[in-house]
Amino acid sequence: MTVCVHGLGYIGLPTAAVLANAGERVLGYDASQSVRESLKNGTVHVDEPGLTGLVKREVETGNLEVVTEPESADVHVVCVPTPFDEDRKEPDLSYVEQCGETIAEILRPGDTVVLESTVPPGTTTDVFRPLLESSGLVAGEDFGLAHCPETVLPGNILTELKRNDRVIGGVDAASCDVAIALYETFVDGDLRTTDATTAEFVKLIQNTFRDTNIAFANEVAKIAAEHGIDSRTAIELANEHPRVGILNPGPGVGGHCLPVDPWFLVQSSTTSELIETARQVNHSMIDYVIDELDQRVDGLAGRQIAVLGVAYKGDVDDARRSPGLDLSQKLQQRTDGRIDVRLHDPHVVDQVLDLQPLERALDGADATVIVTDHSDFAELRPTEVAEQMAGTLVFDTRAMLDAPKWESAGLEIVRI
Ligand code: SAJ
Repeated sequence: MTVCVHGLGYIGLPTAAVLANAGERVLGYDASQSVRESLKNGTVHVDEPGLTGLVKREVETGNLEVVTEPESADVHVVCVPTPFDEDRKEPDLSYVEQCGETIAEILRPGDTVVLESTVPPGTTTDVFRPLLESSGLVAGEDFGLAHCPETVLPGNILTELKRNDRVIGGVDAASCDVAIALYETFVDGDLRTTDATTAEFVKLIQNTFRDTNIAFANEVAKIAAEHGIDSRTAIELANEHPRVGILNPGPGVGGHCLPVDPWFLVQSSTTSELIETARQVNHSMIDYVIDELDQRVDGLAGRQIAVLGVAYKGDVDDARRSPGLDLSQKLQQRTDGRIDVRLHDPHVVDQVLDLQPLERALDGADATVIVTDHSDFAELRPTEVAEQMAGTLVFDTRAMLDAPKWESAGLEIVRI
């Protein structure tokens, strides 16, 4: 099979690489010229364990060819972003639409198009399909069409691409068959077939379930604090029950999936109360952190705060919708800029954010807030941190430090 992968980002690039590794001839196209150029030169722009080596190998062997224009292929796999419009609480489908128009120009009878991008229910059949059919070909008759959402966890993408089950939603049985033939080249998990709208729906309820579960954990944490008990100990004990599985409280839910997919799910629905409330609970966790901090340092104005972690979660370099950045912005807003917030992150590389080396972030800090659960932060030495900081408060929002050890170094450890 010749496969053309459209969009070489967090999902498209690893997918293209594993398909190439499985022996398919893969053409990879990204709209960004700089992404195409850097990949051709062997530079991989996505920080994901094992990815650089794999992409380099597949590009060198020629199994993965980075192309300057989308090209005809037996299967088109679409992995373009669906950004979220924060104000309208709606996805921007323009990349998917543009891709549909482009594929329509090169689509041949017998080809199959697989949409992987996360989209609201109905998008494959009501938005994407008509664009492809502007080619004059009919989906389910002349060409195949399926939605097959990705479900991989950033930080563990290559493993999960192979291991996870997949839901394949075809517009007809033949579309499902081609998609199965494609994914079974590299997926060890089960491939389950359904229709396209159900496949879209399943992906969204998976992420919405996780977001709602975390919101419950966050609310539990606030209630536990009122009783003076440790929520994590309580959750751990509760989870010993065979039918209970509560996630971990934290400073909020970031990234490009969990904070937005619930909105994709409810956008045209009349029922959304629980889901919207969960979003609100998670979104408000940073205010909870700030209130606690304010109280404990006796007023935020004029303080110097070290914020450790701007990636949205541990051991990734992605700062989209990051609780750390939210914290930094809200600290500035609350104090009308009369605060010195120093951001540090060992994974994130960003020319716009004023990221500091660890020593400079900690030097003279009145308080330190650990926002991201990077493994590096679990290795911090309490005596060195205590020497560098001016104050003693360390807000460990992810409960990753060995509190007694840190307290014996003279620091005050606070958790959510
Ligand atoms: N978080 C908590 N408490 C927890 C778990 C996570 O506060 O107990 C926070 C994280 O710190 C982070 C956010 O939630 O800020 C999201 O992280 P995540 O690891 O839960 O999920 P993502 O966004 O990296 O990936 C999710 C996954 N979805 C599910 O597990 C159902 C992944 O499998 C999907 O492929 C991905 O969304 C996606 O692309 O949709």
